[in-house]
Amino acid sequence: QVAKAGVGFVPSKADYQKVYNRIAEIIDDAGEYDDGSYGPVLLRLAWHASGTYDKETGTGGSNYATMRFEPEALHGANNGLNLARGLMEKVKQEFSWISYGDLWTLGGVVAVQEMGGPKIPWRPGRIDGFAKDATPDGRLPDASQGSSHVRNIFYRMGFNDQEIVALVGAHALGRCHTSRSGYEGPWTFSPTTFTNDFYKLLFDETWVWKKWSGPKQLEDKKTKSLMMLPTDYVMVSDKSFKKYAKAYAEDNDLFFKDFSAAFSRLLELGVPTAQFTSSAPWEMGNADEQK
Ligand code: CCH
Repeated sequence: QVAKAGVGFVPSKADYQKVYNRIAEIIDDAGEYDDGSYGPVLLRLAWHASGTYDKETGTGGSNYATMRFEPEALHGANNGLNLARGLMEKVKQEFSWISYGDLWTLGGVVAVQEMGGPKIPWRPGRIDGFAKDATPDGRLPDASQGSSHVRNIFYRMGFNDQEIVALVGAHALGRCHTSRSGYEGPWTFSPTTFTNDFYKLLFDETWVWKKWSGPKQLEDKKTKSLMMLPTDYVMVSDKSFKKYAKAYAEDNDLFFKDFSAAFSRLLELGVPTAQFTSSAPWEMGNADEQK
């Protein structure tokens, strides 16, 4: 730790590792919540904090953590993320020197790595913004739409088809909640383990429209216990997306490599390079490597 008179200290990688370790403890301390882990909802917070980026105007992204402010906090896409922000607030109380943008994106890194996913290169430097920096509603994807909507949203962030397919594979984790999005159920049988099962199941199962009064979603014909959103299904119904989905279904290492690269980049959207306090992203250690 480098002490700077009057400015506090400049945190080192070891300091951020301490924050990482604390988040890992919180993820595990979920009791009966969902599938026993806060990992998926923290990953969703990191993604929604970053996925508002617009490359044309340079606005949005993870820099200012504007989801702290209304109306962005109340955007429909962010339903349920108050829970994740509340968990992160506990960490912020202990490590008050970290910015919210760094904290939330680091939360996404911890979630992926601790649930068995690839290492996600990450570095600090985001600063806290103000309510005036909040993004307009409609920048995050709408699950009821088709491939052109998905492309419009992710192209706006600067991603290509391959990166889109890699990123959506995060739906191996977690579940939909009727109380949050209207949709219901998990995508895979192991929603707290990061795998390429999202793609495997898309190809291996027969997907039929669920008969219910809720929003249009698919269910697997065999067990009726898994779900796919309309936007998930375009990963196999759209020719260009399907090519990548097939490759990830067949090669878990390729998925891990491509997810890591795309997600690491997603977490840096909207952050001016000069703001980063490290010239290259770091690989943070997993919690059990620290013991
Ligand atoms: Fe997602 N996601 N997501 N998603 N998402 C939902 C839940 C999670 C879309 C819609 C939804 C990504 C891309 C998309 C996670 C990570 C990522 C839900 C249910 C909807 C709806 C929310 C609820 O009810 O709780 C759409 C549409 C797209 C793209 O078109 C990307 C990219 C990522 C991360 C890299 C995770 C994790 C969850 C589970 C959250 C939980 O609480 O279990």
